[in-house]
Amino acid sequence: MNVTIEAARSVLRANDRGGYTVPTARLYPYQWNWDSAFVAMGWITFDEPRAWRELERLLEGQWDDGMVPHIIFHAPADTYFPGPDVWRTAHTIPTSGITQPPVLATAVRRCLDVATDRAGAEARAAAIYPRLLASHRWWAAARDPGGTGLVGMLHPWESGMDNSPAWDVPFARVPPTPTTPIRRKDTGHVGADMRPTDDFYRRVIALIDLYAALGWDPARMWAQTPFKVADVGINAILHRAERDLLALAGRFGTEAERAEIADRLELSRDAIAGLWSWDHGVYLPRDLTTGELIPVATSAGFLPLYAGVAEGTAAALAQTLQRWRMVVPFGVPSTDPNHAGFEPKRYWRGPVWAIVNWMIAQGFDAETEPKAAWGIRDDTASLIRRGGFAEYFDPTTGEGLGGGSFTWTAAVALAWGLLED
Ligand code: 9WN
Repeated sequence: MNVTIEAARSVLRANDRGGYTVPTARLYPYQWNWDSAFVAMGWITFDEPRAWRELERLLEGQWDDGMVPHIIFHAPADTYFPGPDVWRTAHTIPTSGITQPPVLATAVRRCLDVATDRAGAEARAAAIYPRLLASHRWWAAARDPGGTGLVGMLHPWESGMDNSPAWDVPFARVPPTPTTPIRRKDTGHVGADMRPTDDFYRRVIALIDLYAALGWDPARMWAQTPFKVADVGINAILHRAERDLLALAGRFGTEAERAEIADRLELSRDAIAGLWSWDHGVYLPRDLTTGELIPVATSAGFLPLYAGVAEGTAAALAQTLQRWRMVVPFGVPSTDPNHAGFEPKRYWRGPVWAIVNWMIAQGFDAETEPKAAWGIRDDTASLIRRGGFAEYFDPTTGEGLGGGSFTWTAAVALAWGLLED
């Protein structure tokens, strides 16, 4: 496979649609929220203005209440379902009505830290900062109205780990009775064995229909949804993003804003600690409808490391990783390979994602857990060498799966320094 630095840059250039980068041609023809944050961290390694543009174009879709939607439909495309006609949101640039893991503040901080054009970076980060603050305030107000320190997701697509077996039980409560017809396009681009089932899509669209009928009003959605889960991935990523926002607030914000962010950090640190499970050796999501932890171990369960809140559990997490790696030759599988729901080829039920590996590896301390930190890096590099810049990889064979020439895989490889000339 041609996986040089230049080849990775070519993937980003080929998927550039004018200031925003599609995840891959045809399968995902719009701008996606968390993809763009990782992608900016790739662009910044070789084209700084383009990295800032990626983030600015994403924020063109931000709602007045602060939410950054999960898809921005900058230009029409007929290769994806559900498109803007299904979402029926009122934003001027059409967008979806849900969000995705908030990696954005982390991307802005990183771009600012590594930019060589210091004045340009300062100016662009300063202009973005108030929008990041608005987005984090939206998370707290709309998705944690009770002030518990954990935010809830109202759609499995908000986790970005859409089809995870961890959502099976709560998602089964959504009646699969959409009023909108299901017109899937994804299985025309990649094999149906790698994608979710039709039943999953019926529930996905049923939730969209419900929220559209509620006018996408966050309070009504929170009160009336049948699906409400505190995902450990979103909460860890948000906590990390709050730390990065606090650093940005040190340069661009006020004393009151710094105090506000610090308060949220304190609250969520304790709340995330409550998701730890000694039995599973990872952090678990909490079903907010029942109040119970969901007993399915996934790669998201390692992300409190990346948030910097896993001090007492890092050694146990390293052991869990080792246990999983005894079953599969490539880490980190998205689902515990010992779990009955593990499927090595179906998306988010087993395959490995480079972006998730990057976050987890950053969390393992290279001095105290070198085997874990370096092992994940080595696995990711060898998966990309075998499978190219694939959307995801089979942890049992190393095969590249899903969409090809995939933007965030190439971007992370650049940002992580996995490639050579
Ligand atoms: C729905 C774009 C996105 C990623 C998600 C991934 C997949 C979309 C889909 O593709 O989701 O948002 O249609 O399957 O699960 O993490 O952001 O790459």
